[in-house]
Amino acid sequence: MMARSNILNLSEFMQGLIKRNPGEKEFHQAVEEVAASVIPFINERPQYIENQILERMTEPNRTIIFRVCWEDDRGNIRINRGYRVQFNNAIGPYKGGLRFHPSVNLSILKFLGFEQTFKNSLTTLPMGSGKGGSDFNPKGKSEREIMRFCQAFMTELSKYIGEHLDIPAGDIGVGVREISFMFGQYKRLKNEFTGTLTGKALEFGGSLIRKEATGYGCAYFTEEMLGHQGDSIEGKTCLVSGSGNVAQFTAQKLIHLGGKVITLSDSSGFIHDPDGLNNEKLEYIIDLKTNRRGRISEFAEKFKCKFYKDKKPWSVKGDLAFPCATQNEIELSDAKQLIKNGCKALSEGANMPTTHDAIDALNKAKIIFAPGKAANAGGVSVSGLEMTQNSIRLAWQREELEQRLKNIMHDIHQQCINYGTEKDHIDYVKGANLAGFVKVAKAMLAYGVI
Ligand code: NDP
Ligand code: 2IT
Repeated sequence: MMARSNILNLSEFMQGLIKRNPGEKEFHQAVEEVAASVIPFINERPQYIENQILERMTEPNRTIIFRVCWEDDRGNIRINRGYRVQFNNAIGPYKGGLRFHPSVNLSILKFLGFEQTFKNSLTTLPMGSGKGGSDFNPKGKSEREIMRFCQAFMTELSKYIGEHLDIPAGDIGVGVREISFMFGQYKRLKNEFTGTLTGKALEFGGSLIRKEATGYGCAYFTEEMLGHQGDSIEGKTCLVSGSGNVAQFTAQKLIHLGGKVITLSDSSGFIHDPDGLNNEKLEYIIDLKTNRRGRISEFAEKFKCKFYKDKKPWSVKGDLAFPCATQNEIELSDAKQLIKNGCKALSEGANMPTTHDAIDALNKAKIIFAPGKAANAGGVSVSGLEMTQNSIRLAWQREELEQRLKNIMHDIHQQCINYGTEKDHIDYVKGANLAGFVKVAKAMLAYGVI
């Protein structure tokens, strides 16, 4: 006989989760959003309740925390904390990025790993979920310091990952430079050449379009949502936050699709360029942030536009909003500004950039809202395609990869429609959560009690 067969209640479920994971507020936030969609669904499908699928899905399979010791340029010994949260491998090996940022802690990595479960399920590719990183701050470090840190980090991480086990990639503070240092160290330690990291440089197994994929995917997803309503990005004014990998290529594709991108930001403030970015300005940003690691205010000086110190771009009037920096960067007050200014849609390039109360306000105002697990899934999708290319020892052409990325974003949109169609609108949060959930849940049910 089954040990349990009753109805789940959201607030009781959350009380239990909070008790088991005290103080992890970002993790609580990410779980609550999913549980609010999933609980009404599984209450009508007893096999999920009896088998405690949601309880199992909210407990990582394995969490690894380790010391990272390295030497700075002056010979001082430095100590950071490294993590890998291997969240769920029901539908494929653990897969997800590494974040290097001083704010990194277990709560943030658990929220990211948890969301990755649903995102990776939506991609249609066979990938489980994971996330990792360190509280290491790359800002102001020399190339050699970055290299020594990455090597020390990988020396420990290498014991827990592998091409069939866990395949990390980049996230905040981890781009092709860091992936290269880590891949070099992994290859040296393991004495093998396998595609155990994605986001590699093209010369050693990287994929075309990977660097562009998250941003391009986010723009494609937005085009799908607007297209579903008979509208498009063409002629729309776009607010983008961040100026790193995701922001850069979201902006680039929005411009290709006829949008006018008038803002970008970093952790020191935002720039407002009413004329809109063009290719020349974007090249400058990519060089500034990726190669020279400068501040966004330098853009304002160079192109004579306004820089707003310590402010976010959400008070500027625009049709479409693309938060592409970090979690909780759109709070209720920001959402109210967007609503007041006639914003039509918001698409999350970042992971969980919008708070719950802000999402509620946007929904009430009938603003189309695309959650990150759908809108930013293009990055991990092309990571999945990089894994495929590494396995078959081939490199596909740009056109083929771009078409596959487009198809995947279209499929994700279709899954959101299948599970999120309401009387008078599409609930993309519900659609993404349920579609992502069902595939993983079915696999977990099939395995029995594991
Ligand atoms: P990058 O490190 O390339 O860029 C991050 C950008 O966000 C920078 O402009 C940075 O400013 C800003 N930022 C970071 N932290 C903060 C903060 N606490 N407050 C204000 N601004 C901040 O990272 P990515 O572009 O790769 O990642 C951006 C977001 O997209 C993250 O949420 C990430 O999880 C998500 N994402 C990334 C994917 C990828 O493939 N890279 C895939 C899917 C989602 P500054 O330069 O001042 O630090
Ligand atoms: O949040 C994400 O999806 C990423 N940072 C990309 C993960 C990956 O494995 O490419």
